[in-house]
Order: sequence, then structure tokens, then C-alpha cells
Amino acid sequence: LEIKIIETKPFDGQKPGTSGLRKKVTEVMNGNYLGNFVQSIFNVLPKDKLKGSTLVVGGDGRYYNKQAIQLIFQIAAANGVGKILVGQNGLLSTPAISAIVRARQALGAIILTASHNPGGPKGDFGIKYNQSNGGPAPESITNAIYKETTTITQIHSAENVNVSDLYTLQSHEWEGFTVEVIDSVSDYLTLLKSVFDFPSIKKFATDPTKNFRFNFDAMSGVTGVYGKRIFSDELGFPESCLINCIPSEDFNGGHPDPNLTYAPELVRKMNNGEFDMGCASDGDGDRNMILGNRFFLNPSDSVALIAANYQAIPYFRNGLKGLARSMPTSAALERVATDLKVPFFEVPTGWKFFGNLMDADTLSICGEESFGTGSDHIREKDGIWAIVCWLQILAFNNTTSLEEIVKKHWSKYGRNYYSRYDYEEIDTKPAEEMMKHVSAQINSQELVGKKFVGIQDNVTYEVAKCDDFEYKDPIDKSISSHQGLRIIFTDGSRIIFRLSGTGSTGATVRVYFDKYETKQDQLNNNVQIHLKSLIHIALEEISKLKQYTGRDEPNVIT
Ligand code: VG1
Ligand code: CO
Repeated sequence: LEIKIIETKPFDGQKPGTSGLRKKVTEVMNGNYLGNFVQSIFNVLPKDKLKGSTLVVGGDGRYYNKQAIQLIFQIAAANGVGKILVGQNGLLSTPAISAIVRARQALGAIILTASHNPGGPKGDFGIKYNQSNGGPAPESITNAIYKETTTITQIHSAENVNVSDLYTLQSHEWEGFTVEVIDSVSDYLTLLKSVFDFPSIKKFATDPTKNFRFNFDAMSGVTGVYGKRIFSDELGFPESCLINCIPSEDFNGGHPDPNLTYAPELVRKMNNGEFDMGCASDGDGDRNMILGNRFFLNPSDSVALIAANYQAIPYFRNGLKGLARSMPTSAALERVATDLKVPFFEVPTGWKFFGNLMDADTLSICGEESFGTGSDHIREKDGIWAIVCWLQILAFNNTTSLEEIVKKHWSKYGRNYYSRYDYEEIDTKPAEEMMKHVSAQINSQELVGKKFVGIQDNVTYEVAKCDDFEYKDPIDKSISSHQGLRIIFTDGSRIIFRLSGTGSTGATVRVYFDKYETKQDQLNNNVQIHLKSLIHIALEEISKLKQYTGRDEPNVIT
């Protein structure tokens, strides 16, 4: 190895957010920007563990990933890493990386993705470090990496390491360093086959008497590679079910975020009744959107229903250890936890908070309202897993109707009407001022006991409790503060305000609404109408969001 020491100076702002460092490609391409961050990761890893270690590297295939991968090879080699497993063509979904780290007992992984953010030369780039459990590094590590980036002076790089062929599945050897190009799907598929009963799903999927119509949209992200192998080759769906399944550096000009706004093609088909089940994944494959025939499956309901139907899934045959959701996710899941008498946890937004609970064997299934669902089969949320869960649940119940299963669930448990409003790319200053305006009312506790009369339902909403959410990890006792402003009403309804931690420009305000309903004749209402009073209280009375941000409407509604 020809190791060279490159002198460098810190760059500002290399602080990882909710899920790694996300920046504009133009910023990342600037001099040693990326090299600094990668070297900083190695600076916080213990030298003795690094020596001869195995790392997994791959990403969602976005613009600049290929150059970043070569840079990581060189810096890893110079820092004592023994072997890198890299996905074919540099492609690995985030859940697949988590599976590979665990299956091959790697030290960790470097994941190249900005997830659901747009890509291409003008889009976003992202990088994240995962640990040996296959999950995102906790805040203690990401803070240490950030600290390194503020003082870094040198990058160690093995300049003679270069792998021009990332297509052929083979090993490339240097003295004390190997790069092995691995199949992107195999390890992950093996794991999924141990979680689910593939033959029963295939039987259901290909049963001519069922005529089950399925559609999968990879949004030109990494799951195109997985979609073909899993849904078509393994589960028997025709290839015509798979759309946008060729990974593209700029996601074909799209926004690889599986929601009602950014997946319009799929939403239109489902609203036309063209399919019984339609699904989409984000750029890196950890998110899922699942729709039924003219029916939207809210992600908060999805995780609650997967938990309630755990007996359909072979992996959970010995029961559930516990359930968890992120704070802004609707409360539907805890009703299931109470019913099943299993421990329940509420953690801050971001998957990194679930890992400790899983490692301590107290958590089986968890989810976020942001189209993230998963279990302890890995340590990341898993879009394809969620889709296969639903296929398994449909097969188990011998029905092609998601709606039927969800409605049965609501009539048993009640329904949490739920919506999230996103105001993307607003100026940072007014967004922060609005948050300050709300937090002032929370800090003074002046909201407690305050009554609001609903403009739609004429119901009196009285504030029972409000706080700035703080989480104490029950396992390592670490504390994470300022995780979202919560206003909880006496009937259990909730309003939450947060600033996004995954964007690269300006600020994104997220407002979440959750209202529980048990009356049997009130379970099938229009969500926006049912929540209208609560939404009005949040936007007009408490936050004055319009005045502060100048935004009349959110640009994404879930
Ligand atoms: C968003 C979601 C959060 C999710 C995170 C990473 O974070 O709200 O639930 O864990 O994205 O998902 P924020 O801070 O922007 O609200 V992914 O698929 O971008 O890794
Ligand atoms: Co993602």
C-alpha cells in the first residue's frame, strides 16, 4: 500500500442529522470535504478494532456515490481496515447493508445515501456510519465524529487502491487489504426467506382464482435491483408489476420519497382501482408506502396492524418481545401493545433510537409515521420487509383486500386519525421563530388547562400536558433532549411540532396531528375533515404558522 498523508483543514457544518450527513453534492465535491468526514469516522473508531477489520460499503446509486466509494477504499486501506465488502455497482439498500453487517460480523458500514432527498449534480449527497449491530451509530458516536471534523488536519490515503470494475463479483487484493464485490441481494434475500414463508406467499400471489393485482414502484432508487429478484424471481409476480426499477443517479429526475405527493403515478393507479396492492420504496429502500385498492394505508396504522397480525409471520412465532414507535407516530401501536401485554416504548424520531432496545431483546416490531417500519431482524427500517409483511398478512387471511383487514382492526381497537403536514424549504429564520413562539408557550406552561373550541366539531379541546420531548434511553441511560414540541389534550389528541433533521437547504417544519376515535359510526370519516379542528388549533391558534412562514398550505400532506 502506498500511503500518503494529505494535509487538510476543517469544513464547517459537518454535523450528522437525523440520519447521517446530508449536503448538496456541490458542497461535498469541494476539495477534501468528503475525505475529511471519512477520515473523521476512522479517527473515532478504536485503532485496535480497525486493524484488519471488515467494513461494508454501498449506497442508493445516486450521483457521486461511485467517486465516494473509491475515496472510502483509499482512506479505509490507509487506516488499517482489512477488507471491504462493496455491493455490485456500488449498490446496496440500507436494510441490506444492515443485514450484511450482521451476517458477516463486520465492524460496521459506511452507507452512501441521502435517502428520500433528490439526487443528481444539483441534488443531495449523504453519508452515514453504522455499527457492528448493523444499526446507525448513536448520538455519542455521531457527535464524536462531528468533533473530529472541527479539528482535523490530516487524511491518510492509500493512493494505489483503485477498483475500476465494480460489476464483476470478485476480490481485489493488495498487501493487507481486500475489496470484495458482492451480490447486492443474496444475503438480504436469505434473511427474508428465514423471516417469512415465501412458498405460501408465492402460492397466494400466483393463484389464478385470486387474481391478486400487485404493483411495486422503486422510484428509480436502489430497490429496483431487489424488486426484480424478490417480487418477480422469488414470489412469482410478473415483471410487468415492477415500475421504475432501474436505479438512476438522479432518480430519473424524481424525488424518491414514497408519499402521496412524490409518487403520483402509483397513487393515480391505485385511486383508479387498477391494483389490489401498490407499494413504493425510497431511494435507499428503508421506507415503504403501501396502498390498497382506493385505500391509503397510514404508516402509523401499518406498524400497528403488522404487530396485531404477528402470528401470520413465521419470524414472530415465539411471540413479541416489545413494540415501539417514534414520538410523533400515532398512538395506534400502543393499543396493540396493551392488548398483547407486551412492553411498549416511545423514542425520538430516527431509527438509531430503536437499536439499543433491540440489542437488549426488548423490542420486536417498531415504526415511524414517516413510512418507516421494521423489526429486529436487522437494525434499520426496511421497506421491502414491510411490503412482504403485508403480502404475508393477506395470504394468511386469504384476502386480497387490505382495506378489509384495516377496518376490522379499527373496529376492534378504535382508529387514530392521523396526518402530518410538511412545509419544506422555508427560510431558517422564520421557521426557528415560529418554533420559539410555540416553545415559549410550552416553557411557561401557559397552555396547560387552556381550552380551544373546535371549528369543525364544536368539541372543547383542553390541553392536559405539553413539553419539549426528552428521551432517556432505558438501556444506556443517555439523554436526548429537544426532540419535538408536544401538546397533549385531555382526550389523548396530540399536536407535535418539529424541525426536520434530514434536509440540506433551509428548514422543513413538520406538524403532526393525532386524534383517537372509538365510536363505531365514526371510523370511516375523511381524515382531513375529522382532524380539521385540531389542525386549526395547531396552525392558527397555537403556532401562527402562516404569519411566521408565509406559507398558506403545506407542500406535503400525509
Ligand atoms: C425524517 C423522518 C424520520 C426518519 C428520517 C430518516 O427525519 O421524519 O422519521 O427516521 O427522516 O429517514 P426528519 O428529521 O427529516 O423529520 V430516511 O429514509 O431519510 O433515512
Ligand atoms: Co431512506
